Amino acid sequence: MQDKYIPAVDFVDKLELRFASLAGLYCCRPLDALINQSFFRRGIGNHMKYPSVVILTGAGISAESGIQTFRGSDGLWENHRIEDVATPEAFIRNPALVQRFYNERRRQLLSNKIAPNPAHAAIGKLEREYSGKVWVVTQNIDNLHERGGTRNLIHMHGEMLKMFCEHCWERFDIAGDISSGDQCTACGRAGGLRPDIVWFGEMPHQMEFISELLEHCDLFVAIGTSGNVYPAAGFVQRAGRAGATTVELNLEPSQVENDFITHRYGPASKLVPVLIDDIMSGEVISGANL
Ligand code: BJW
Repeated sequence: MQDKYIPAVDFVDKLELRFASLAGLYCCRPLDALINQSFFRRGIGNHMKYPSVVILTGAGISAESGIQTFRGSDGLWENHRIEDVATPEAFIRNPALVQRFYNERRRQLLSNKIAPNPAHAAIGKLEREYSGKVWVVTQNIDNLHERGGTRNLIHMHGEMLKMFCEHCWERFDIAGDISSGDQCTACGRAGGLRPDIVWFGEMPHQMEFISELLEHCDLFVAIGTSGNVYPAAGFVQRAGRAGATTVELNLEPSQVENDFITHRYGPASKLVPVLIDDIMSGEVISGANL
C-alpha cells in the first residue's frame, strides 16, 4: 500500500483542483474563498515551494528532551561502548546485559522526565497544517515524534516500545522489561524475545518506501544527526540528486555537511520552529544560524 502513496495522492490532488474549479463556477461563493478551505488548499500545488517534504531526524532532536545522544565526547553511550550493546553479536554474547540496557532505557522513556520538546511539536504542526506532504524518517527509537503529533512517521532503526520473537517473528508492544528467558505468547517458545531495534549489520526498516520518498521530495531536512551511520547518512545525497533543496540543522557541522545546500546551526528546539514557520509561509529556505 505504502509505495503507492505518492502517485495516489497526486491523483487526489488533481481531482480536488478540478472539483475546486467546478465549485467556483457553479456555486455562489467566490473561488478564492473556497480554495482557502484546507480541503481545497491541498490541491493548489503550483505556487507551493516544497510540495513534498522529508525530514530525517537523529538523536540531537531528542537531546533537549533528556535523552542522551550516541557520540558524546567520552566515546561512551549511557556508560557502554556502542558495540557492546547495539550489535547482534553483543546480544548473542551477553543477552542479559543487552536486555538490561534496553529495559533501563525503556523505563527512562516512560518516566515523566522525558517529554517532546518544541522541535517535535513544530514538526507535528507542519504535518497537520501544511498544504504539502510531510514525512518524517527517524533514526530514533523513542516515541517523542508520535507524542509531538507526527503521524507520517517511519522508525527506520526500530522502536523501544516494541519487541519481536526471533523464533516466530511476531511483533508485540512492550511497556515493561524483557528478560531473555521469557516465553513468546504467540509461539510459546522461550529465549527468542528481543527489542525491536535495528543493530549494526541489520537492515533498517522500510528502506523501499524511504527510497520512494527521497526520489520524490522537494525539500530534505536533516535534524540532529551526526552523519556517521549509513544508510541514513547517505539520504542527503540521494535527495539532492533527485533535485531537492537540502538543509542541515545541527548544533555543529555533521560528517556529511558538504552534501547539504543549506545549513543552520543551533539547538533544535530553537531552529526547528523557525524553519517550520519559514516552510509554512512559503519562503525559500536558506541558511540562518541561531
Ligand atoms: C543536536 C543537539 C541539539 C546534539 N540540537 N542538534 C563502512 C562504510 C559505510 C557503512 C558501513 C561501514 N561499515 C559498516 C557499515 C554499515 C553500518 C554503519 O553505518 N556503520 C558506521 C558506524 C560506519 N550501518 C549499519 O549496519 C546499518 N545497516 C545496514 O547498513 O544494513 C545494510 C544495508 C545495505 C543497503 C541498504 C540499506 C542497508 C544499521 C545501523 C543501525 C544503527 N543502530 C543504532 C543503535 C540502535 C538504536 C538504539 O539502541 O538506540 O542507531 S547506532 C546509533 O547511531 C543509533 C542512531 O540511530 C544512529 C545514528 O546516530 P545519530 O542519531 O546521528 O546520533 P549521534 O549521537 O551520532 O549524533 C547526534 C547529533 O545531534 C550530533 O551531530 C550533535 O551535534 C547533534 N546534537 N544536541 C541539534 N540540542
